[in-house]
Amino acid sequence: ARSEARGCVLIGAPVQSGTGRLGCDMGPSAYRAAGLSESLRDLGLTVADAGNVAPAPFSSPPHPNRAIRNLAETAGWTLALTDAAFRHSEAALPIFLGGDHSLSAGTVAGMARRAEREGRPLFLLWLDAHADLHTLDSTTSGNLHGVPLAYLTGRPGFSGYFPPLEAALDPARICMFGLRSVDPAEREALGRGVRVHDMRDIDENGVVAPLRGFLREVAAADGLLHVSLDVDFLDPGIAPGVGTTVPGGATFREAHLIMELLHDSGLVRSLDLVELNPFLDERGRTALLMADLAASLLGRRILDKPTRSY
Ligand code: B3U
Ligand code: MN
Ligand code: MN
Repeated sequence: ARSEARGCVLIGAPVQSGTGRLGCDMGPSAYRAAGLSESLRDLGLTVADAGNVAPAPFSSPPHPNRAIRNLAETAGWTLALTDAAFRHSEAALPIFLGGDHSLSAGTVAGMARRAEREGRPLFLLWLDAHADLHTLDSTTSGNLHGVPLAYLTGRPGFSGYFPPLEAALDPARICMFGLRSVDPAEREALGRGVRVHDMRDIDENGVVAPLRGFLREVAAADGLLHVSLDVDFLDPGIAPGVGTTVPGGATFREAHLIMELLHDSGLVRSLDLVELNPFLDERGRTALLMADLAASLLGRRILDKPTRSY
């Protein structure tokens, strides 16, 4: 089931309850304005736009960690996006237009249900400056975009506050690239078998060998691969439209190369584009870059069309 055969479906996830600042809810519109559907159609793909998801009602009791913001709303998004990801991934390759990174608690849970249904393992590629491995108890910022991987790997403390997790992800099937800002409480969780290629590792060894190694494992296990791309994986010099810029991020070339290798593998089943904040962007350049990266993942080649300048 190569991605080309499936066609794509765009799903807007205007989630901003997981951040401390407003603006991520404009992300889906910015990707549409950046011409994402058109550039995917130019590749010969069938592209549908399912519109935007809305959060499901959810009530959670007050949490003892008083720093946490918008807990019930974020849990409601998780519930709605789990369902959307499961449904839309049967016949197409869903591209989730975020929205802050808390949305991946839902999209990845939905893909885990999809994988379970097909009797295949789910693998996760997390492209991010951050580890997003806080629990509800350990987060000090209270921003729930910092917790999705703790939820998805079944760390304790979410029950009653988030939708019950059907199948926890095995940390050994998670691979991270681009890490350069990790809080002390997240470090211990990183030791549980997640494969980490931090920025230093990328500087020393590049992206090709480690990524090919991971993709070989996904292929050998006949796995489904979900890719979660956080804008702050990229260097702020090329991607300023994000609330949490961290210096020293991935270059244009590294990011496109990763997308091209992912395309060549034929293993990607679903994609999140997260943390774009159009209010902080400069004339849409971050939205355009993220849309171009998605097109590279879906098969655009350098010679297909001149790269846009932004
Ligand atoms: N780890 C910090 C910072 C952070 C995580 N994800 C983002 N920022 N985007 C926190 O607030 O949990
Ligand atoms: Mn993130
Ligand atoms: Mn991040």
